[in-house]
Order: sequence, then structure tokens, then C-alpha cells
Amino acid sequence: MNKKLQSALSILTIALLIIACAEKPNTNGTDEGENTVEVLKVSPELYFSGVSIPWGMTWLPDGDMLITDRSGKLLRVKNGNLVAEISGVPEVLARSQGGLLDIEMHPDYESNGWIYITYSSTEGEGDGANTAIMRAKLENNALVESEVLYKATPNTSRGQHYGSRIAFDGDGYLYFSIGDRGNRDVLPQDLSKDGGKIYRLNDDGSVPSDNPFVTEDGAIDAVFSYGHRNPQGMSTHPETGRIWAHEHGPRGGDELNYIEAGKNYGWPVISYGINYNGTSFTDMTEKEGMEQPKTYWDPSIAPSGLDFVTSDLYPGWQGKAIVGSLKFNYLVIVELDGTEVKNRTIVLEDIGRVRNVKQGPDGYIYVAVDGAGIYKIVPES
Ligand SMILES: [Ca+2]
Repeated sequence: MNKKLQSALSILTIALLIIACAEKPNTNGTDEGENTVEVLKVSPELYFSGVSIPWGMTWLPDGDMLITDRSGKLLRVKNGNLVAEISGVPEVLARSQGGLLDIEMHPDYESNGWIYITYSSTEGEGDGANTAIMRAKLENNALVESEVLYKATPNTSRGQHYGSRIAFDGDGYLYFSIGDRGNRDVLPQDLSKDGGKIYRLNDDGSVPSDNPFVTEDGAIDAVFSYGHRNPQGMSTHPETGRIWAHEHGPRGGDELNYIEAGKNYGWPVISYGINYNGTSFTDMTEKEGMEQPKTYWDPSIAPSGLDFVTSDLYPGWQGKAIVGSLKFNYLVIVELDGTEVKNRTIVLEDIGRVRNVKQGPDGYIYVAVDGAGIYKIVPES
């Protein structure tokens, strides 16, 4: 081959690689790119152990932590010690993946006192349960002034894929996720049905007038995005104020998505995964009108919990997303460039089944692990 042809071919190869990189979600693993994450050594310190499935955690202005145990308990913890089990918690169907789920404070909690909770509720039509979101205030370690803001219908006796996570965006809108309830062929692509959606409400439960489907006949007004499988991680980017979410995919298809109004995230029409029994359900990984994930995990990590690091206690981690893995017992640090994923790094290997991860108001990252409790992640100096 002559030199000119050779160099033309290599330019073409590079060009094709760039195009491929631009179109496909980035799946870079632990060894790609400039990596500042590995430099930092961290170790987990057990902070609180009195919880079995620690789904949600948030903080009161005095620094006390509120922790939901999926079994139906809401715990108040001060300096790693149980202060109280909060009363007035909604009744939940604590079965399979259901129970007391996420908890989040209103961004203006100090002035209005509202706390938001998602859970599996048996209220309404049909056997079983479906995901609900409520708000309440805390008074003498009791929830008072409780209001149910949204309840997915109908109930189903299927035990899987309730979601659920809660987040407020930079403009104060309330988002929560509901999974496909094990009914992928019916719910996620049908805008008139609950399930497989991310919802957006005003903080009082009313529907914002600019929600994407308010003018569409038959569509549920509260829906913000659809085509989701089971989002159990959702968080607001600290700089943009926009929502990111990850979701449990099928085998080899867990996804991290940038959530935008009215967008279809494809489940189950497009996916990078296959059925857990090894059979295939779609041969499409992309389709016009459907969003690509920003990254996907193959093999599936079973992601749970998502936050962004802003703390200066973790040099090199700032601005990055942190994702828990239920399946592989570690944390993944995801480096972003705008809305694109640059690389992923595994940290805290063997910490246990990570149910949730959040940066606390004290700047420390807290990792909630099934069967173990809450760990405080301490950087080694
Ligand atoms: Ca998708």
C-alpha cells in the first residue's frame, strides 16, 4: 500500500471513530482517559447500622439524618445514633421491591417544612399496590399535615419496579420516578398509563402548566418523560439544575440518562440489553424519536442511588456523578463533560449492596448498604 493511501485510510479511520464515539453512548471502563479519581484513597466508616434496606436518606437543618427503611420505618439519626422512629409514616405494602422508598426535603425546607416521600401504596383500585408520593411536615418526631400528591393506578400484585426516587430541579419543580411494574409491553410507551415514567409536579402536587403532555389528549398531565424501565437513581446537577436518572435495564442494559421534557427513553423498543434468561426481546439499540443513554453498563451493575459531588473533601471527584451498584458491591464515579460521559471509575470495591449514595450537608459522602447500614466515606490524607 502506498503512503498516501495509507495516511488517507488512517484519517478515514480516525474520522469514523470520532463519528462512532459521537453517536454511541460512551461505555469507557476504568482505564480510559485522564484519571484523577484513582489518586484519592477513601475508606468507609460505619456511621449507622440499625437499618436493613436503607432506601432513602436526607438531612434536617440541624444535621440529623432521616433514613427510610424499605420495611416501612422512618428513622431519625443524630451523629450516627438513633434518636427516634418517626411516627405517622404512610402505610406501605412492604413486599418484594415495594415498601417505604425515597425521601427528600423541599429545597426551601427551612421556610416551609415540607418533606416528600415515595412508597408502595395499596390505596385505590385493584389488588396489590402502586407507587405514591406524599408530603408531610415533621413535628415532635411525627409526620403531620400529610397529603398524598400522586398515586399511580391501577394497583398490581406484581412486586417489581416501583422505582422510586425523588428530586427537585433548579427551578423548584418536583420529579419522581415510577418503574414499569413488570408490565413492559403495556405501560412505558403508553402516555395514558402510569408506570415506566418520570413525573413532574409543582411542590404542592398540582401540574405545571408547561408540562410536555398537558395538551395531548388522553396523556397523563404529570408525565415528564417516558420509556423508562426502573429508575432507582435520580439527582439534580448542581450547576445546571437539570435532572439526571439511571435505570435498571435488562441484562446488559442499565442506563444513565439526561432527562428532558417529553422525551422517550425507548424502553422496551430499544435497549442494549437482553432478557435475564438470555433470550432477546429487541434487536434495536436505536430508533428515531428515542433517546440514547449517556452511558450503559454491560454487564448490568443494578444501579441504585445517584448524586453529584461538589465537596472539596474529595479532590478529583468534584463535578462527577456517583452511582451505587447493588450487584457488584461498589460505587462508580462517572466523569461528565456537559451532558456526555467521559469515563467511569470503580471505587469502594466490596463495600456491599449499595442501595443509595448521597453527599451530606457536612460535605461527606454517605453510602447506604443493604444489611449493613450507612457508611461515611472518609478520604485518607
Ligand atoms: Ca433507554
